[in-house]
Amino acid sequence: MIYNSVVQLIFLCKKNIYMEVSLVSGACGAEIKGVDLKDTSQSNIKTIKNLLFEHKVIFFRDQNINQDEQINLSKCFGPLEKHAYVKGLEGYPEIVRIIKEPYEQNAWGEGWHSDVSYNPQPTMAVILKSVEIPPTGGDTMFSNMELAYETLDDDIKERIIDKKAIHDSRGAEFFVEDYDSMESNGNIKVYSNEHPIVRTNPDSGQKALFVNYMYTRQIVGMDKKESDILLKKIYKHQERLDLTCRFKWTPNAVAIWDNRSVIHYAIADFFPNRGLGFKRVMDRVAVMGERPYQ
Ligand SMILES: O=C(O)CCC(=O)C(=O)O
Ligand SMILES: [Fe+2]
Repeated sequence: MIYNSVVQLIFLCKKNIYMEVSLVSGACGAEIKGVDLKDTSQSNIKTIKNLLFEHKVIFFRDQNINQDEQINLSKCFGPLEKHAYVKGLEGYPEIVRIIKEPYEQNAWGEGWHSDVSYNPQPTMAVILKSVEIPPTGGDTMFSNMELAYETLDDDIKERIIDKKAIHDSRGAEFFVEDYDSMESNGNIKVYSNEHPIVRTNPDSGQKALFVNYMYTRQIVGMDKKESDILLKKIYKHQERLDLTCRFKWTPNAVAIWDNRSVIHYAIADFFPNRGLGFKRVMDRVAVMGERPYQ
């Protein structure tokens, strides 16, 4: 789609209302107005999915959805996942509550990653809702991995064509220990799976670079040293600022990202007299994905 402007007004004829789509950056992300996330009618879900697959990550503000409504919305994308290591909410095992207490300085999800890429079928999409947010700090960044593949040097492209990488969860089982108010589900099993470095996103039809700094360990069939050097170059490319967008949360905002085509980063800029001293709480639901293929 060609944009004459960064804001589009789209007429939703069935509803007789306008939807507003504002691009968050030139690389990915769109903020949507005029769409109610409580509405899980076929036509509304189709609109949301089309927006997601086009923009890779979409944002909505002032969505006062409760936990049942967040679950209902998420189920429209596919079967839900229970997190490998984090205990879900009482009565809502599929909702992980991400909590940073006022005195804590870490952000769960700090560092570029694709969620649970160590699973055989990594997450397809995440529906993340803000519950309580600091007045400043704690934004989330996304980087478009379809663009990252497109803009990758030809010689690197050649070296990774048909190659797989090992993704491993070691360490992730203890991430929750850094957060006083988050609880482990008791699982400490380590997961390790190989996935193609370049995968096809079946919904966008595009190829996406599918390795990430947090969970990818080594390129299969490549000497460890050579693999480390190549992966380092790829990670540097993935972090290019012109591939990214950044979202500043407000309470009751919802982000939906296509975890196959973006990596993301929760920024822990909670410094004294700024974000530190405030609590940050997010409710997160993940949708199971397919086995990645080339
Ligand atoms: O809290 C955030 O901004 C994102 C955390 C994260 O990495 C996730 O929900 O998968
Ligand atoms: Fe994440």
